Amino acid sequence: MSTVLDNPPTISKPAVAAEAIRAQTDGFHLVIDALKLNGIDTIFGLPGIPITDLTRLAQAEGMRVISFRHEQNAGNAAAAAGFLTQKPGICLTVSAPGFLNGLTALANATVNCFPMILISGSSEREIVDLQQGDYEEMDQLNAAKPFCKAAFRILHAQDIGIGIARAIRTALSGRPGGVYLDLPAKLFSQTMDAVAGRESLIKVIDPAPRQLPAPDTVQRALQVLEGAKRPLILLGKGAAYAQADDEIRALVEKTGIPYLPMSMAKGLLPDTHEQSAAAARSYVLAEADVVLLVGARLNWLLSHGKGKTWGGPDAQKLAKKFIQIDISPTEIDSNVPIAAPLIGDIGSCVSALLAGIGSGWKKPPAEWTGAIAERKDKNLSKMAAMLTQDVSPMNFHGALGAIRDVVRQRPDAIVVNEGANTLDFARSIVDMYEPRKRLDCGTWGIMGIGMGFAVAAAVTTGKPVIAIEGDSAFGFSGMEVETICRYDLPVCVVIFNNNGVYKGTDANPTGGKDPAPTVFVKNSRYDLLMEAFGGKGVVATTPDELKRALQEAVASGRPTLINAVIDETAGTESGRITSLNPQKAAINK
Ligand code: ADP
Ligand code: TZD
Repeated sequence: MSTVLDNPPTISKPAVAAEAIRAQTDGFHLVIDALKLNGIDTIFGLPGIPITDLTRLAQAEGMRVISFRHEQNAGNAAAAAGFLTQKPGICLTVSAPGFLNGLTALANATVNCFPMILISGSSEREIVDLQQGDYEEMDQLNAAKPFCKAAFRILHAQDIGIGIARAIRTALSGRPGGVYLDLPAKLFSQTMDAVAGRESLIKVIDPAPRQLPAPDTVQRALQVLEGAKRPLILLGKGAAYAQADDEIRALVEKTGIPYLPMSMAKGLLPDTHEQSAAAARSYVLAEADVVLLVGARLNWLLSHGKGKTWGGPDAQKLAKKFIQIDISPTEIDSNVPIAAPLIGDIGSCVSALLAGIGSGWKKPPAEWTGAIAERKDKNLSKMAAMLTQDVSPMNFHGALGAIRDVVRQRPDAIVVNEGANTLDFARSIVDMYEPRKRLDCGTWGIMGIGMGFAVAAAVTTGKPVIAIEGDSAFGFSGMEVETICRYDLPVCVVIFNNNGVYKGTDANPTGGKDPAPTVFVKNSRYDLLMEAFGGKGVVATTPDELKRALQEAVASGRPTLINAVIDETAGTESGRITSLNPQKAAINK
């Protein structure tokens, strides 16, 4: 617990008697003390009015304060930290524009079910509410509400403890997500008795309590699973977040059921596990008769649980049944009927299933596992040939084959991945071996998470980070290479440089001077951007050059950017979601 006296620079009223000062604390200190009391030791943010001193004092009080060049990247870092640590990641911004810059990240965190708290300073309430034109005037509380689980404002120093406790519990309990906390400028300089201040703080007890599934729902789920001829387990990023790694592995191995990881669940079991059905994805989704969803929603990423992906329009008639484990009861039946909902936290639900699976459990029929193995072998050997292509300029397969080899050597490295083709190919080519080692565009398919996620991964784990970035995707957060250099983080950014959004081949149909909307400056030297701030820049034109540069970067732990030159004709428009891209319909236009 600190008081104003611990930080003499903040004492602004020398006339006040020393005794009185000793007994006082203020809003700045109470915010920091409340966060620290709850085990939060890092703030991602960007200073300015009215939170500049908060960033200084937080550092002085021993917190890690990571200062970014744009709030969206600080917000994305906070979200990723929340996902990796099960503690809400904190993003701290200034009022109106800074707040809005952070809001996209808060919304993205909420959509992804990552716990984070966006704390923004705000302007004078009286002026904002009368719309009298204050500096950075905005009704931030109401602006934030639709984009997060809850929004709170603290007006009085004595409420800081309770306000922060509410924010933490809301972010973590039930389905995790984003919380907005509004701190008006006037709050920070409010003083109160130090002892009363200390007593007003709350250490949140059990912010994400276990939620045990009802026993009858466990029995129902086991019955459905036992009746399966072609069962499948589908692991989502909720399963990765839950940190029930041993239980999940035991469930997969004890039942012998083939499993499919969603992209951020890769590595919960090593991708090379013999029960992984990832290399036979379309086959298992179409053919499975019972699917156990563990922390995965049947949203667009899973074709809403119906249609061709799931075996055609008659899938329901074919009696495809879903068992769904989720902490959020209203997720059930959101897209298709769920035969056996299992509501609770993943650790408890999976443990309950395991307890009901005795030694007499029948493994899935060999017909099913054999058919999957056959398809896997075929697809994997087809893929292997493509991955060793040594062409220059590189295509996606050649470049990713090189990266895959390095990740195999360094399974502790965290992979951050965004882009269109760069995302889709990397997801299927780069094997992951450990839980929570892959961070990507997630539920929205958002571009711009790259450098924020990379910074958070490096800061919270200290492990090497490999950010595999489309050249367009990188541009959204590229300035943070300065942040990476400033904090000397072990991040290697690999840019798949194919001269544009998706590809670099479009031409302006009018023949005019402006380039096509999807095209960038050709042959850009992104590597020089990293060199500008003292990091290492490398140009790689062959898979071998890329592999060596990446190995060296990971071994050195130094900020590195590899400009990987990719054939501008490689890839497809929109990567694997071309079907979602409306095409012009009028024939004479
Ligand atoms: P993916 O995109 O990987 O398929 P989603 O983000 O769609 O995964 O799904 C994650 C799901 O996990 C959400 O529905 C969320 O409510 C759920 N979830 C998150 N944490 C837990 C937990 N600890 N226990 C149970 N369910 C959880
Ligand atoms: N803006 C935001 C915030 N998110 C988005 N998803 C997009 C725009 C649209 N978009 C995509 O969906 S992928 C992409 C954009 C702009 C970039 C694709 O180009 P790339 O990757 O260079 O990053 P590839 O590998 O060359 O396809």
